Amino acid sequence: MAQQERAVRTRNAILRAAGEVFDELGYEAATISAILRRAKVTKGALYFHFSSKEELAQAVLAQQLTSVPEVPRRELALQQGLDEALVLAHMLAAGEPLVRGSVRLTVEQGSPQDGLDRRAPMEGWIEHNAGILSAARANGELLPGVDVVAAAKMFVGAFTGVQILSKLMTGRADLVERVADLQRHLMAGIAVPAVLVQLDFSPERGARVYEEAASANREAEPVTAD
Ligand code: XVR
Repeated sequence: MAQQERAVRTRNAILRAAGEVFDELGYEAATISAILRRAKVTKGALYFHFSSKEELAQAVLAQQLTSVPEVPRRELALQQGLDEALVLAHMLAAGEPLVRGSVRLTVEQGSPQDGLDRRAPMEGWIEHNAGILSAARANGELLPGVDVVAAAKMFVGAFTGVQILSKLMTGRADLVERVADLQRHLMAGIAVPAVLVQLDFSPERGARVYEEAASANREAEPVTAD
C-alpha cells in the first residue's frame, strides 16, 4: 500500500476513535490516551498527525459536514435538503461515531478557555443550506419573500434543537421522526404549494437514502485493497 494511503487510513482511524471518545466523554473528560487505546495506533503515529487534544477536536469538528455522504441529486432542491436532514438524523440515531462526537463537541458549551471553534461546522451548515435554498429559489420552489440566509439559519437552529430534545428524551430513538416532523413544519413556511405536495417527508427515507448515498460515494472513491 502506498505510504500516503496508509497515512490517510491511520489519520481516519484516529479521527474515528476521537469521535467515539468525544461522544462518550465530552471534550473536557476525553484524554489522548483514551483515544490512543481506542484507535490502536502508536503514540508516535498519533502525534505525527495531531499535536494536541485541541487539534484532534478541531479536526473532528472540521469534518462534520463531509462525514455526511452526499445525497443523490433530486429534481427538487428542497427534497435534497430534506433528504440530507433525514440522513444526518439517521446517522446520529444509528450511532455513527464521527458525526456523534462532532455534534457533541459543537453543542457542548465547554469552558471559555478551551479554545475550540464551535462556530466552524455551524457556519458550514448555514452556507450549505443557503446554497440549497438558492437553488430552490432559482427553480421557483420558494414562496415570495423568503430570505434565503435567514431560512438557512432557521434550519440549522431547528435541527440542533430537536436533536438535543430527542437525545434527552429518547436517547435519539425518535430523532428521525422528530426531524421529519420539523421539516414538514418549516417547509410549509417556505415552499410554494405545488412543491410542498410533492415533498416526501417519510422518516423511512433516512436509512434508505443513507445507504443509497453511502454506496454511491464508495463507488466514486474506490479504496484500494492492502
Ligand atoms: O443544516 C442541517 C441540515 O440542512 C438539516 C436541516 C443540519 C445542521 C446540523 C447542525 C449540527 C450541529 C449540532 O447538529 C447539531 O445538533 C442537514
